[in-house]
Amino acid sequence: MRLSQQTLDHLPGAVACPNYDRDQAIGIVHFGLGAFTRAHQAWYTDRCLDVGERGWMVSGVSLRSAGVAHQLNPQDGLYTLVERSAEGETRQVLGAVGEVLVAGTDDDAIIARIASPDCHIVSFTVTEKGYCRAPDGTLDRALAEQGFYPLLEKALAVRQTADLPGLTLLSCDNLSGNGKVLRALLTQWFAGRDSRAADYFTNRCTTPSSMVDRIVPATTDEDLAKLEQTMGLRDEGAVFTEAFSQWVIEDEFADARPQWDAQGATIVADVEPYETAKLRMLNGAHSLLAYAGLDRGHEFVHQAIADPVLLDLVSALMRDEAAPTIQAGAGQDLDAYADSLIARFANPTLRHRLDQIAMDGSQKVAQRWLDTLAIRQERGKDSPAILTGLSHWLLHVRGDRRRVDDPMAGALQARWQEAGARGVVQAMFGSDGLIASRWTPDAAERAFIEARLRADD
Ligand code: CS2
Repeated sequence: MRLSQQTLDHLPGAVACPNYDRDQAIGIVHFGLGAFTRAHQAWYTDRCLDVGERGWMVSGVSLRSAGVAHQLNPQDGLYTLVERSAEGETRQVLGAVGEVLVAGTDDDAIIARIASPDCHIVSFTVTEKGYCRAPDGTLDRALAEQGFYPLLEKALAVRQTADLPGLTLLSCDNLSGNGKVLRALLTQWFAGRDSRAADYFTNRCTTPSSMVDRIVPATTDEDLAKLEQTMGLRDEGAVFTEAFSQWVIEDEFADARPQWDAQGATIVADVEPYETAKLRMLNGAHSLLAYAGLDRGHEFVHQAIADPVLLDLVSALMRDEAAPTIQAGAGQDLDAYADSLIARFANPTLRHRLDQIAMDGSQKVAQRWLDTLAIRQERGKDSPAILTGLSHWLLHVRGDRRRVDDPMAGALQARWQEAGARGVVQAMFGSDGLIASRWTPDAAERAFIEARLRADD
């Protein structure tokens, strides 16, 4: 029997369920309802609904496939959130997601949800590549035609005509200055397009930046089978995560919002110190563990962090290389942060796969590693841990070690073939490099990576 509104009372008593009326207005449309959002933003929103706020049901939009719609719609949007720690598991059914719509199939409904006066927030976890940027960071219009841009444009045009209040467009992806990036890309998209939508966007919409953090490994068939045994109901949409969760949002809302801050989120004037620390320390360490860890024969994050060689590298990356580039905000203790990250990585119950983190590196390395490298180079400091990570990434994208899951896999491999080991650093990161960033390797950095490439090959 499948989890749904009808079958909720078959659940064991220990499983918490939504205690609110779910038949209420959709206040949030969310692009990219993957496991991360279900374990993060939707969890905060569920807590708001649980304490009696109204009008914040979420309509999820899938851009690429109907998979999540098939998981959640037959379950009336309900799914289980399982928190895993050394102490065991806790389970709760979340109810904030009302429906899942699929781009290409449900376009009219998606536009109607965003254009409704009930909607106040459009949020995004479309992953780094979902913003459809060209390698130089500007909007790739051809890619953007396939993304969220056209749907949003149509909906904003309707809102302008109806003279509706502004929308908050809230990016929750791991990009540095994610709100500013979204604003810049949308500005490029709107140039020369429907002027109603463009006016509405420019005059009424805000794009706060936000830092999101919760480790959410991809759900496996085994996870679902075990959960079914414990719960007595089949849940195709369950998500499995850690107990930790953090959300820091810039206080720049266009209109109403849920009281997420009463449920553990932090609303601040400036997100940058949190976002920078998270990207450079947590995500930077993650990517190092992924590429170096796979090369050292590990499968999961907890195994990689238990490898003394990798633990030393991660510690050096976080404490010696990344932390000194971050201007800590009030109350932020970067040393304690590094300790807490290592403890989170060591959680053996999460079984977080390194190859999940290794995906889409071309979209990740700039904000995770290259910004740090650029700052350190300006200061005359070397960064051996990050450069070691970068050399493992280069070997990964050469394409002969394992499958490379990356939108630029073909281009990366072609660069390798043209440039060979002697020219590859320049070909990837030089002034005409494939990966545009603030960092251009100097002679010493190039020599360091080339030596690592030879040693690890
Ligand atoms: C990871 C992130 O897959 C990845 O690239 O580094 O998804 C990471 O688990 C989250 O950002 C943690 O908040």
